[in-house]
Amino acid sequence: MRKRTRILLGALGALALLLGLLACADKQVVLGVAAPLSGEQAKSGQDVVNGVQLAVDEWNARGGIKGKKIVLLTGDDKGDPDQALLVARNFTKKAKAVIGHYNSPCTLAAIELYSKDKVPMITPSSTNPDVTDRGYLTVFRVCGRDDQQGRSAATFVVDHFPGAKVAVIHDKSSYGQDLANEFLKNFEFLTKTQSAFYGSIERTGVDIPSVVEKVKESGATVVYFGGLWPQGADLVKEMRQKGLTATFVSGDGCYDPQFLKAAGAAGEGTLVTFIPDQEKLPTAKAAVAAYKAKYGNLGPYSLYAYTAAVVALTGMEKAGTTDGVEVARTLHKIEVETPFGRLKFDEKGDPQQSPYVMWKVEGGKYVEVPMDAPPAQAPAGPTG
Ligand code: ABU
Repeated sequence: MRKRTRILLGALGALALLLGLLACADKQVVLGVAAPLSGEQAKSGQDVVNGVQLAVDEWNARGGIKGKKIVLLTGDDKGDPDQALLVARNFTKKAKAVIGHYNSPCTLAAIELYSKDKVPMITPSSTNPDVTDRGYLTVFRVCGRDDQQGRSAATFVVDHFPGAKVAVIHDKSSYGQDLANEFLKNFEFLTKTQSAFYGSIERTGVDIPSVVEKVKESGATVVYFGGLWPQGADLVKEMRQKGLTATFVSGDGCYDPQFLKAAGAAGEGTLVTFIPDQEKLPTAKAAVAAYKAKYGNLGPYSLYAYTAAVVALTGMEKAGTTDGVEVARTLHKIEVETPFGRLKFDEKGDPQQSPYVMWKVEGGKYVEVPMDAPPAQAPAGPTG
């Protein structure tokens, strides 16, 4: 008799715990944020978490989502697609929407899981076209695409470096390789010429010296790199050490204060595509001030992360539910007020405008290049 009572009490206790958890889950909305929070991209990942946290704090201060508290769940994908899959598996059990991933290879690895489980995923920074070209209803991106920035960079090079011989190098990732290919495709289209060199480097950078040797032999006057800032910095330093004065051009992966620090003097004259100065946007004033007060300087994708969170939360609020399909359908219909202005998604889940301009490293800083003035060549002679 006593044993049966104990079993009954135990079962009642477990039921009470379960009901308590369910009641608690019902009182909160879990938002996932997935980014590299360790390794060489840890700072970029933290910028994203900070931006999302700021948006969540602001929404919670206004009562959350229809009175439910928004709770942030962070996942460190380490910038690695396998790790991104593990994060996604965990998030699909818990989160009502996910902000992330940061890197295109991670986003592309995880996207199917989120989509299958109807969890809206909004990337603040993955620029690979495939992210939205795969046509998943619940997938969105708030930044630009590599076909847009590849085209912008090629147009800029053709306009500002007439007769340039280009070398194209990538880091073998779906981000770097596709971006490099977009640049090359547009360059070849515009000039009806081919690249003087096309090749790749390992993420470890072990083969950078031999690749730079080949680029030098090719006589290239412009080197386009598809990849991230750590390898970009190593590449441009090696170029300058070997006396290669070709102008170094890259994409958003090399728009980062960490690139400036790592490249040092060798980075001078580097050109990178990114968005116009986000801190000057009148629509971004409040978010920029709040971010700076809480976290200090913005990272390149801090404001996009904030924007992605605002998009996800607005979608839930306007849909009147956290059901992923309903939220996604709502986001395809509405315009969202963001620091980048009123954001309307196209049928793929991309913003409707291409945002890219060219930035040049001058005096250790990124300076926006007026599109009507040709930039100077990189300084002659070894600088690194
Ligand atoms: N777009 C910058 C982050 C790199 C990536 O898309 O993989």
